[in-house]
Amino acid sequence: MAAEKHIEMLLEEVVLADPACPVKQYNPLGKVPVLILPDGDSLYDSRVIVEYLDNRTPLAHLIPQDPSAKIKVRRWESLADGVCDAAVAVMLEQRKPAQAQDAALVAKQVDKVMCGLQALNDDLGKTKWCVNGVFSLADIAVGCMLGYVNLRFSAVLNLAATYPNLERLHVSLLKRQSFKESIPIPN
Ligand SMILES: N[C@@H](CCC(=O)N[C@@H](CS)C(=O)NCC(=O)O)C(=O)O
Repeated sequence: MAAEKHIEMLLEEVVLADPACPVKQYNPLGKVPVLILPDGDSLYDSRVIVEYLDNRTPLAHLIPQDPSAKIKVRRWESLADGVCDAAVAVMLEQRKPAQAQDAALVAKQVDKVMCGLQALNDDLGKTKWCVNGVFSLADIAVGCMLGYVNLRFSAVLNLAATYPNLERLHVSLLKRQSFKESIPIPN
């Protein structure tokens, strides 16, 4: 959102597991993302941050001003974020030693990822952008989710073959400078 709106900010990478990680000073929940404002105050989570950024500049809103379009966009965002949350849960569980992993929890979260991807793929259909034919936060949210799912699960999930509409959207998004600059890097 910041790159699309040409808002400059410093990206500080953190290791949440590090006891010296500064995130908790800014978000009592200890979660990223957190946006630290010039006056030292902070904003979280991503849904609040994107709304703040979108209102920083009056033109080219990526969250529509029209209430009905806005609700549609935010619904797409909710589903994309929900898929991300489930994918993160799978990744965290799979990083535990094999004997400590909960197979039922993994299966439940994988189901959420698959059902979410299928619904997004079906809702997108053949259209270029998610809502009303106009690029918006909905496309950004879906694109960020696809980047994360690709990063973590490309070995087991062939997104292009299974969700062709989402793949087409992802290819379009990756042509944008904002996405080129923020491709997630494995750690
Ligand atoms: N819905 C939140 C998700 C935030 C979230 O769950 N962040 C994860 C990383 S993807 C996190 O910081 N987890 C650390 C924890 O839960 O302690 C958002 O969009 O900001």
